[in-house]
Amino acid sequence: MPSIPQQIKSAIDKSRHVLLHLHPGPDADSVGSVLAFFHYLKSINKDVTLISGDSNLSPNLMTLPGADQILSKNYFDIEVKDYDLFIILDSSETRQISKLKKVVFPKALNTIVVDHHASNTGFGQINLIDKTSPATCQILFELFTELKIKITSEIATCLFAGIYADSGGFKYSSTSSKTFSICAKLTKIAPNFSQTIFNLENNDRPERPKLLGLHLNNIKTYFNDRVAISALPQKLVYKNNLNSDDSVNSEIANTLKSVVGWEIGISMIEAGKNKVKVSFRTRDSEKFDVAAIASATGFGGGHMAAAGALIPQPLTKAKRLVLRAISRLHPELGKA
Ligand SMILES: [Mn+2]
Repeated sequence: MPSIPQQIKSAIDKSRHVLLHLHPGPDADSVGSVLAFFHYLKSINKDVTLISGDSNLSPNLMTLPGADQILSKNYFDIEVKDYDLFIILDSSETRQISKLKKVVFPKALNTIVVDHHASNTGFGQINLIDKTSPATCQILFELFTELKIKITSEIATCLFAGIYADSGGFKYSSTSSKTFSICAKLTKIAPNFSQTIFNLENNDRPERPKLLGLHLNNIKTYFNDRVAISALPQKLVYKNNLNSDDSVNSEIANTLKSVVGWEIGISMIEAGKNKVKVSFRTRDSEKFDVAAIASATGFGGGHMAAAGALIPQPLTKAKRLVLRAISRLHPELGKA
């Protein structure tokens, strides 16, 4: 049996029409890994289509090289049967391809999954999954290196952006010396990394600080001040002419967990009727695995220290569901 990288190589060699997608609410690891693959496939003259998936791209991610080639289409807008290979990156399940309807692959479609999410069960025909990796982009660097694929400066910029962002700027515990040595190589190929970081972090619209402000004004604590939650009802968001923003949700959850004693930080926003987006962070993922909490709600998952959920309920019910999930998994915290 050839190694997984070799299986990936021969699946690509055999393919004629390749499909790539971004996961819903794409982040720099989704866009970076997909664009890195896109650049490689173009360099070997593959016919490749890159769709944006369910969501629009935020302006900061539009700064990555090749982002202008992303088609604004979701999985159900295209004729999937026109493709013979689907390379699925940074997506732990088919719901990360689209949440609009159930994703079913045509029989003739070959699938390759490359991912680092703990909840990924390997739903592709070929699966390259490393749950210890801080980013899909880091796995791609190792894959490309093993396959002797030339890492151009465009590819290096995309991979660096994904690793930087998904490791929380090298802060999360999944960051290793290997991460730094890979980034040392990437920044040698694409030395303009500080501009890449600046572009990722400084492309906000005024709505972002306004939404952050609303969140910060709506913090409540539970379980004897050990869990902090900011929950924004749709009415309040609309009244201020704002919209939900996934990156704001993550930032708020991170800010909440930065407070000593607030072991779990949760940010919730009612993004529509029966649609609550939730972001979970913890100071101590050994004690509080937030991926387990997110998945105990029945509507989420992620990493031990950073997870998310999309709960199809009104805000008050969704909040109760989250509190109950915490109670059930952490009876030591006492009453909410
Ligand atoms: Mn990722």
